[in-house]
Parts: sequence; C-alpha cells; structure tokens
Amino acid sequence: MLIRIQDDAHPIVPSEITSESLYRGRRDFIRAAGLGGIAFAAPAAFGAAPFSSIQKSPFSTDEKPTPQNSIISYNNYYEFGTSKDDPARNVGRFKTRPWTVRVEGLCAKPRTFAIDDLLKLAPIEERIYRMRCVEGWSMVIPWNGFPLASLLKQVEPLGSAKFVEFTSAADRASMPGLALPVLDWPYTEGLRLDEAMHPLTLLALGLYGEELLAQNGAPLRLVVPWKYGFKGAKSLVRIRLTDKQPGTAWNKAAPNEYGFYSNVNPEVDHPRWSQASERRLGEFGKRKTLPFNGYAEQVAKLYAGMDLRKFY
Ligand SMILES: Nc1nc2c(c(=O)[nH]1)N[C@H]1C(S)=C(S)[C@@H](COP(=O)(O)O)O[C@H]1N2
Ligand SMILES: [Mo]
Repeated sequence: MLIRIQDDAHPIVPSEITSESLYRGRRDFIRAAGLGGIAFAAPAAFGAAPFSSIQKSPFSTDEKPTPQNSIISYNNYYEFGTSKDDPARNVGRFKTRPWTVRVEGLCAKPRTFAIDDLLKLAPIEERIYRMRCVEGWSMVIPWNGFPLASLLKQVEPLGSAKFVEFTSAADRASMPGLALPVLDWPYTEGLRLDEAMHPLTLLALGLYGEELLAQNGAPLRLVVPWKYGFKGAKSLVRIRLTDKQPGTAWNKAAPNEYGFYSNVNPEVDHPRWSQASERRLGEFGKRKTLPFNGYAEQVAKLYAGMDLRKFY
C-alpha cells in the first residue's frame, strides 16, 4: 500500500513511517532535552488532583523517572500525527469526558464502565516502569493506575476466553491523523489472557500523580512494560475477551516487522533496527536492552517452551 502524507511530496509505506518518525524524533529529542524551546497544547481541562490516594508498588523500578516534560511532549500517537511532537500539538479538540469503556465478549457480566467509576474501582497505584519503544528509545514512567486483572475480574471471563482485544478511540472530528491510512483504524492491540491477567499489566489513568494528558492516552490506556511500547493502546473505548488471537494494528500494517507478542527481546532484531541497545530519553549514549525489558524474572515463564524468534 502506497500512501501520501498531506503537503508532503514523499510517498511512504507504513513500514517506513517509524523510521521517518525516528529521524524526526532526533530533532524532537534535542528539544525535549531542553536545548530549545518546546510548546505543546494546554490540556483541555485542569482538574484538581484526581486521585484521593496513591499507593506505592513493589513492582516499581528504582531507576530515575524521565522528566515529566519529556513524557508529555515526545509521543507516539498516530491518530494525532506521526511525528513525536504532533500529539501534544494536535489533541486540542479531543474530549476525554464523558468517557466509557465497554468490557465485553466471552465473559459472564459484560459491562460499560464510566471513567469516573473506574477511578473508584481500585486503589490507584504508582508503578514506575521502564518503557521501551521498538524505535530504540526508552523512558522510565511513573504511571498511576490499577492492574487490568482487577477490571477483567469484574466481568467474570469465561473458560473459553483465551485472548483480549483492546480498541482505541477513533474520532475523525478530533483526531487529524485518522484522515491518513497510516494504520487500519481504529488502533487495536491484543494480549493472551494470561498476559492480560499478569499483575504487571496495568491500566493507566495518570502519570506523575496527575490525570493523563490526551497525548499519553487519556483517559485510560494499557501499559505492558515487558513489551514494546506499541502494545500499550491509548484512549481505550473497548476491551473484548475472545477465543481467537485478535488482529493488531501494527501487525496488519507490517506483519514481518510487528508480531503479536512483541516482547522486548535484544536477541531478535526488528528488520530495520537493532533491539540490542536503547537510548534513554534525557541521557546521552546507549544502554543495553534487557530481555523482557528487565522483567524476565516476572514474565519469562509465560513463554516457556516457545520459540521467541518465531513468536516475535
Ligand atoms: N491508539 C494508539 N495507541 C498507541 C500508539 C498509537 O499510535 N495509537 N502508539 C504506541 C507506541 S508506538 C508507543 S511507543 C506508545 C507511546 O506511549 P507514550 O507516548 O505515552 O510514551 O504508545 C502506543 N500506543
Ligand atoms: Mo513505539
């Protein structure tokens, strides 16, 4: 599939988009690092501190969190554009209230949750997680949220449920990126049920103790720290339990580059980028990428006996 980006003479195919954004990302990184001015859209509404209390979690890394400014200005959120500063700039018309997320499919009690009820559903935790994008950059993000498992338990998954599909919002009126056939919108992602129920798998509502900004996936997004960043679908409207492995947006766009599992794996390179090392935002030089992004002790057993070159 050959597509054209508006006002741009270069035809691009989906598989080239990430290298384009990586190229632009370097420029953005310099800005995010404070070497130039950065500007981003003000959030639609400033609320009072949204979480009545935040519990620290034993799952947090003790590595130093990436500055908030970088986390909210250097984003991948293609519904708002493909360069790193597009999301912060283009979210102005995107409304995150009222908001509901439908949890359905193979479960006894399908249910629609209002975002404000989710805030009450579980104690809000702080989970400081290493996050790594397949493009080769990483951050340490202090998320606020609760385990996806506590939401899924509410709807009582059936024995036949084996996978979970996640669907992001796709509102043409407020998401300019949807005008381009970059991905098969809406953005979808998927996990095996045991991955979805794993205690590290988080639904995030905030970061740094504040409600998520739209560019980070407000009001509710998935966070799976041992997988590449793209598994963390943003602005979720639907979570569906299913018996078949769901299709995922990136896999559909470039199946040879993005598999269903997408576990961080320094030994299996992406066709265009080595996965052996990474650049942490705010640092110079590179650090080694760890198997399962450093979470092997907790998650490697989920993949016992699987050939991770085949199931990439
Ligand atoms: N709906 C949606 N979710 C998405 C994306 C996207 O383009 N659309 N990009 C993914 C990618 S590639 C990454 S690396 C992370 C980035 O999350 P962050 O901007 O909050 O760091 O979001 C993921 N979730
Ligand atoms: Mo990514």
